[in-house]
Amino acid sequence: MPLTPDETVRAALRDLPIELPSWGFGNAGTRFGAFPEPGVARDIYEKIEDAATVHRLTGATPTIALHIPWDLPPTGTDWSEITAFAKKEGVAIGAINPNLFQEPEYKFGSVTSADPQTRRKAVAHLKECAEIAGIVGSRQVAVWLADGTNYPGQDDIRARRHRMIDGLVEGYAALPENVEYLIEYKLFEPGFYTTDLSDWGSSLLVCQKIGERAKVLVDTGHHAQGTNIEFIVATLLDEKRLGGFHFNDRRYADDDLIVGSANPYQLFLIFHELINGNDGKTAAPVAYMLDQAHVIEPKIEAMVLSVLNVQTAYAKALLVDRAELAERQQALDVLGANAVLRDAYETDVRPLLAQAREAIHRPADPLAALREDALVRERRALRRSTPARAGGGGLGA
Ligand code: PSV
Ligand code: MN
Repeated sequence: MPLTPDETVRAALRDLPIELPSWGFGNAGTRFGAFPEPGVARDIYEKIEDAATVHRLTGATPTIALHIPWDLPPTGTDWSEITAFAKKEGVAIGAINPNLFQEPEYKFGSVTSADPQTRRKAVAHLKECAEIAGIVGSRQVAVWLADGTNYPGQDDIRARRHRMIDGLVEGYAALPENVEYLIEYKLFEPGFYTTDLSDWGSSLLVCQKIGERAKVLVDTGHHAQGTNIEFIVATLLDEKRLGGFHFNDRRYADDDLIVGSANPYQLFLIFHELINGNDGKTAAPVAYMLDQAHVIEPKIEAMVLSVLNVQTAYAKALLVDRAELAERQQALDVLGANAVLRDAYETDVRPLLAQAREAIHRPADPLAALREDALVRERRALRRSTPARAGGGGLGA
């Protein structure tokens, strides 16, 4: 017997893993200041504990992405210990994110720099991250470059591009065979005149030069105001070069707010394309990751809410009557076709989501459950009263 629409949604939700960013659990701020959160995670172990809390409550976040060197283990600890700790907590290590932006040498770029020594350092770091990915069993190395220039004439645009491709190709060659290379773009910042990977086109072209396992990473906060992200998603999926997402929401620039908080309709439309470009029943099997750093909102709560928002958008997109939509499109019925999407978007999926959670033995309301969670409370109290283990340091540590 075929599944009912509700059963289809419940099954699909069970199979959408959403990866959490380690850096979203540590103290973060804006360039104007940071507001420390009492009991916040201070090292890689505590970030793993917090990510595991989100998974315990939602059943949807089995992996945590790491940023290197922010998440380097304390001296004397090796990666196998970290992997085992994560396993004991009920999660696994996800994407490895090289940091090619905070060292003083990267002032004028990393793999694009005109200075060969800087480029060598950047490539060595890409190789180090490839090695870590192999040890911890991660499936992706996700590269974002802060490389760019501030003034016309500061550097040669094409020369920088050639250096970048050479460097990224070297990093790719060091990857274990089953690891993908995700190449993220961002419109601007910190470069204000040029950015070496500023849009999906520049990332895609570079991926095509690098190799089959190089794919584009779409960070939803990295576009110009008004960009149609679902169009980008549809195109990249069609080209088999969509590697995954960094979900977050924004109003102005790279605001890193809770995904689905500013523009939930866009998130729904993105999922609609992810289902359309797959089998019409489930979202394409790409990497679904959150990339958010919460400044004023409680961090674990913000992550749980983000997961719920992603699931809400996905559930609504799963309810789109695709046969009816195709018919309306073929009949050139503009508003009839649009109404099919609106009908799905306006459906109240809360009861369905609650059932889906209960079916996997998770609380129907994970946010309410978090507020009552004794283990979280205990851990926070303990962190306030004991010193942190040393770690990689830097932002998010
Ligand atoms: C850059 O803004 C970015 O989106 C990249 O994914 C980084 O790795 C991440 O944020 C953390 O700074
Ligand atoms: Mn990102």
